[in-house]
Amino acid sequence: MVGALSACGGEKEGDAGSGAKDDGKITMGFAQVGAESGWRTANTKSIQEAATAAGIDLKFSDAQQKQENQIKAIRSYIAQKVDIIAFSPVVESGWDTVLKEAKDAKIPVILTDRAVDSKDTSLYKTFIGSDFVLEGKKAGEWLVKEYQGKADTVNIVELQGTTGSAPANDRKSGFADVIKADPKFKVIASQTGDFTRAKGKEVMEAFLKANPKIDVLYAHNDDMGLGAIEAIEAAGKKPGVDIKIITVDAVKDGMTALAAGKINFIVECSPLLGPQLMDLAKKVIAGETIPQRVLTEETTFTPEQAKAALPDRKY
Ligand code: GYE
Repeated sequence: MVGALSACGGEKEGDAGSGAKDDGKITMGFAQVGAESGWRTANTKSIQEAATAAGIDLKFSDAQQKQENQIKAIRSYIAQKVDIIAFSPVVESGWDTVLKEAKDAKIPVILTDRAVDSKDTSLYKTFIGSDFVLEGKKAGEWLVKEYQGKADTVNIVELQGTTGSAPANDRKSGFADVIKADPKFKVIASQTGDFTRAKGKEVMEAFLKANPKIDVLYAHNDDMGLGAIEAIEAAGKKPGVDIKIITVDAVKDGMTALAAGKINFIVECSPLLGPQLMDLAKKVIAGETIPQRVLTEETTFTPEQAKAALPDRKY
């Protein structure tokens, strides 16, 4: 069945309803970033489960956080004449050429989770995911409140996500925007931890060696924060007390550390994009108009809120 669909893939998208009419089955090629974090694992599961539930035939690839691998995967989906391509771009820049190739092949593209900086927005149908600048701002706002009325300098270290990725760029700038209003907040070190636990630990060890007084750690995801907690404990300090910790994502492991007081605040970022993605894919194939931007709804958690939310947490 899939073979038959691929073999007559000349007519894609465009005219309403033309894409999926052969046997009714839509084939989606999905180029995932990798398996770098708990968030990513939950995201992959959500996409795979939602595809099955929606009756969509999913071709899935893991780029191991490398843009070149993602571009290769997208080109192979184009060659296979899938009905639709979806991907979460590992970095923001450098997508125009391959997106144009998809457009020329009349294969629609949906961006999920992360954005691209292409000026030509006709290169993709929609972008579904979080507002990462807002997430950074929420992290900054918690900090401002936490140190309200205190005059002493607050030394902050920052563990950035993957260099050049939308969440790293935006979580950094949203946070910086909020804290710059008060000069007592000083980011004394900021480096990438690639969104992984191992790198988060390694970079935090270096931060601790180089800086005798660290008051706050802002990590762009839970995994890096969890790695850093190991480094902080190994250095004989108490995470959440000696060094306050803010992270983003709110995956189960992060929420567990928050409930235990080792993390102080988490900004939620939902990985459960699968059902919405499949829904949008069907609409695109059916020629329906869809919004250019679909935002995910998110909240924030304190330790008390984490305790209450943990029993029902899906990821
Ligand atoms: O926060 C991080 C993951 O792009 C929102 O990627 C995603 C980020 C998420 O590795 O844990």
